[in-house]
Amino acid sequence: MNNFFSIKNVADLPELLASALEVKKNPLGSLELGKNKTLGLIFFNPSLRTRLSSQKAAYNLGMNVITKNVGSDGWTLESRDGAVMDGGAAEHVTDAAKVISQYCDVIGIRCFAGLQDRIEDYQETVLRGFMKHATVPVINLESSTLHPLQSFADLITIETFKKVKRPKVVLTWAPHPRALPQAVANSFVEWMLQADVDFVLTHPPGYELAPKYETKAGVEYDQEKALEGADFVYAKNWSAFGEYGEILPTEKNWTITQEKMNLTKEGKFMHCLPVRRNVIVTDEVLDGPNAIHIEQSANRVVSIQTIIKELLT
Ligand code: SN0
Repeated sequence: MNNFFSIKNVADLPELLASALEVKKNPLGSLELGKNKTLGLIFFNPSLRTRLSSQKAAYNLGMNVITKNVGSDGWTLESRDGAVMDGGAAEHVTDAAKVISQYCDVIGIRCFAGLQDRIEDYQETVLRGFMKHATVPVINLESSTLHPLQSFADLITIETFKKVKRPKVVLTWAPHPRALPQAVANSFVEWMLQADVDFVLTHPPGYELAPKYETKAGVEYDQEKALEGADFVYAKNWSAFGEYGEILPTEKNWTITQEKMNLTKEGKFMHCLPVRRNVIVTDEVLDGPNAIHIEQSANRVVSIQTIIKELLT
């Protein structure tokens, strides 16, 4: 593995999952691997889990960590090829990526979608720019359209909680007061379609994901029908892809409640966090015995540690 941008960088998913379960069992098993190596974490956007789990994973591998919040205290970076830089941006990703490569052995980048220009967001100019110009491996810490470390942690979580060989996993859209990216949903679809699960996607009309994800997954527009017999219910909001970045009016309430969870097979409730309580999901579900969002967050250490190991080996 040279970079970790998406599941496409994973040569053998069952093997990667097995490696993650090893890391989970024995987190300090490779303390020498990262000795005298530095992980650079570059944040264009806020983070709680990604930042702390990445640091923790690096320390578990004996690495040093440098963190930079370019979004708040860095030069504004330009990412478009050939840009005439007579505006606000002081430095180009081409140069920044090469510079950061002088200080770090692996670079993680978080850069959310702007949700203004669909073509620009889906071109992934920032992550692709870093991957093109960095001279060390680059890890996607949530880019404009993908969040593979989250999906990998989700898969590890499902693997450790499943009671049947091929569980039913439902990704349901849920409401949110702000327009959010499609990244978590896009990645989750990609990973679930490769995993040994029965995957069902449900969302209100108008919230179709980009065709390359939606078409492969198919959709069940009836949320209650989708939830029937589910082993895992993953709730997540995203803004529209068609009417790009918009929040559309929906006919019914898509909040996950205990009544809806009762349709499942004692399904586990999942969310990547941060979660808007009593908007995405009720307190009753989130504080109930079947919520596993905290275990998911614990597995964020496992997912990035497994990926760093791959990149260093
Ligand atoms: C991000 C998203 O992509 O949906 C990160 C999730 C891991 N979520 C948010 O930005 C939530 C912000 C909010 O106001 O609730």
